[in-house]
This record gives sequence, structure tokens and C-alpha cells, in this order.
Amino acid sequence: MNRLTETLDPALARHILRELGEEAREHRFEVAPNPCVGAAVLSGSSVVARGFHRAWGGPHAEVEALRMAAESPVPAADWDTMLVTLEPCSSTGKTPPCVEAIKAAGIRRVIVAAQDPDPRHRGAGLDALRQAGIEVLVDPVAAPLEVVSPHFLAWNDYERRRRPRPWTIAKWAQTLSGHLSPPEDVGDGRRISGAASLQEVHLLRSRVDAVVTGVGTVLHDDPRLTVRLRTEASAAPISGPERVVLDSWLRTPPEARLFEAPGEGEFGGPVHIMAHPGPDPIRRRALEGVGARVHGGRGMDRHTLDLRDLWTWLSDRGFERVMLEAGPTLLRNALEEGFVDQVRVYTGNVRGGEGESLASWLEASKLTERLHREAGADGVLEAFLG
Ligand code: AOF
Ligand code: ZN
Repeated sequence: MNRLTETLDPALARHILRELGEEAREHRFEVAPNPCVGAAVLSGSSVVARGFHRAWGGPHAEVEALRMAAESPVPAADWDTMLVTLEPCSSTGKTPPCVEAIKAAGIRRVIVAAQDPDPRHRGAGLDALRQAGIEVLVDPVAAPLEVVSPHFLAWNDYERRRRPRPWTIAKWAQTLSGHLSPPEDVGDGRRISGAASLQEVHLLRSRVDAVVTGVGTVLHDDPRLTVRLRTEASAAPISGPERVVLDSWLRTPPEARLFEAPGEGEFGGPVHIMAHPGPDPIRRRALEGVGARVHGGRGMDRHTLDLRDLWTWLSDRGFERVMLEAGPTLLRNALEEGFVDQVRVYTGNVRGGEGESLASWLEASKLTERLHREAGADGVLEAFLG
């Protein structure tokens, strides 16, 4: 059993936890709806290694910190304390429980900044650590969840859980005037953003359960909505998102590139077409013939598809994090009806454009935790909504 030095200076623990919380927050747009979490492994009062939750579906901070510690010159026998901004998980989710990894590493003391509000945990992780004879301390002042990860509190809110819908990231590219289509003589009348932005979009697609679009986008852009990553970016685990097209009257052509088999190094899941009940049987057969899964009915009987029913369907299907890549009409509806949790907007250095502009919507909207950055020559805005 590892040695446990008598006490750890509470001021030092608080200082480290605060720093972990600040750095964990930097990954908020990559991990949501999961929490921003940072962890450190200590030997006495020195930090051996730190780890962060960096991507949704990726390793938890505790496991990352232990992995980094294993790469350090300090032997595992000398690790005694773990500091972590959130209670470690005790059940298997997308990754195995962190409590087990902490026990296996011989950690003797765990200091956490917040209890996990996820109803699957809420103290269960702390109890499991205590039962294993590990000293557990909670310092609620150092890195409160309201500061480190407010989106995670909102995600676990009772009302949100009562009527579940997936965490939705609306991504669009726009010109300087907020138009989603460039002038006809630019980028084939379709492309606004540069290569760096496109790679980012492919990485994002690899980190969602599904990409949702509208038939208008299929007809206008004929997108594949697959993941194609250049090799250096593809160190992350790659999965192809399922693809969902909102298409009341089955206008999606069976020749659409959505239905082409993925090429080498390209990943894409099944294509779902969401239509009104009793869609035209000939069109339906043609689409099913090229591999589409056509869904109609269950509340989809109004003139335009009801977004609440659709988002419930997405949730029922087990999708937790989805991306909306659509034209201005569907985007605006989803934004205005409150189905969007996060935006990623690429602004290319292109003037003017065709169709509707979302500029006034963006100006008027309540964005929180905004971040402005660059991807190649494009500007990128990331933010949470609400
Ligand atoms: C994270 N990152 O560093 C920690 C988390 O779906 P999973 O398996 O990734 O589990 C997500 C839950 O795990 C999350 O709701 C939270 O309760 C707990 N802790 N999650 O994504 C982390 N420590
Ligand atoms: Zn965990």
C-alpha cells in the first residue's frame, strides 16, 4: 500500500484545484454535454502529473492523470493523493469507472471540488472510494461546478432530464454578412470556409452520435456528412456519425452522394430519412433500395416536421450529442425553438451572399461562454446558448 504523508496543505490543494478547473474549462466546447474535469496525481506536496477530459467520449481526467503519472519518473509507489475537480465516476459509461483506476493505482487520498450531479453518481463514487479505505475530502470552494462547468449543471437539471433531448451543436459557415451561401461566383456558390475549417468540421463529426440536416441542404449541396480526416488529425478514435435527413415528402434523390459507400479512410453511419406518415411508397422503396432507413409517423403528421418529436426520436435512439448542419430555415427554427445548446460558426473572408442571413439572429441571441478564435483564414465563434 502506498505511503500517505500526514497532511496536505489545504491552501496548496485549493490552489491546484483552482488551476485544474481553469484549464479544464478550456475544453468545454469539445466535451459538452459531459463535464469539464481536471485531475492531478501528487506525491507528498508535489504534482506528479495532471490530466484533463479533452473530448466527449474520450478518457476521463482521472484516467488521463494516472496515465501521465505512469510516464513520469516518479514510481507509482510514491503516488499518494489525487486532486480532481469532480467526484470520480463509479459506474461504466463510455469508459470504465475511474474509481477502479484510482484504487488500482494505490492512491490513498482523494480531494474533490464537487459532487457529481449526474443522478447515476451523486456521492456514489465518493462512497466507493471510502469503502476501499481511501481518505476522501471535499473542498467545495476551490473549483465550484457553477464556474468550471455550468453547462453540466444545466444538462443534469430536472426539467432537462424529464424531457430528454440530445445536446445539439449547430454548425454553420457564413460570409462576412452572415449569409450561409456565398455569391454565385465564389466557391461554386457553395464553399465559404477554408481547408483548416473543413478538417475541424470532420473532427467534430467524428465526435457526435449523429449529424442532422434538412432536405434543402441535400438538394443544394449534395453533402456526404461523413468523416474524412487527414492522417495527423486521426489519432482520435474515429466513428462515423449516423446521418439524419428531415424530409417530409421524400424529396431526397436516391442518387444523392449520402448513399455512396464510404471510401477508404471515410466513415459514415446509416442514413435515416424522417418523413410524414405514409410516405409515397415508390419513393420510399427507391430510397430503401439505396440503403436509407425511412421513418414516418409518430407525431410527424403536421405540415412541417415537429422538432420536439424529432429531437425526442433522436434521444430515444440513444443519441446524446448531435450536430446540426443545415440551411438557414432549419437552423433558424431549431435555434428559435430552443433545440440548440451550442454553436460553432465559421466566418470566411467572403463578402455578400445568397439567401437568408443569420447575422441579426446572432447579434440578438443570448450566447454564453463565448470564444473567438481562428482556423486558417476563417474566424470561428464558439458559444453555449441559454
Ligand atoms: C467525463 N469526464 O473526466 C469525468 C466524468 O459517458 P461517460 O462514460 O464519458 O461518462 C460521463 C459521466 O462520467 C459524466 O456524466 C460524469 O458524471 C462522470 N465523470 N465524465 O466526461 C471526466 N470525470
Ligand atoms: Zn470517470
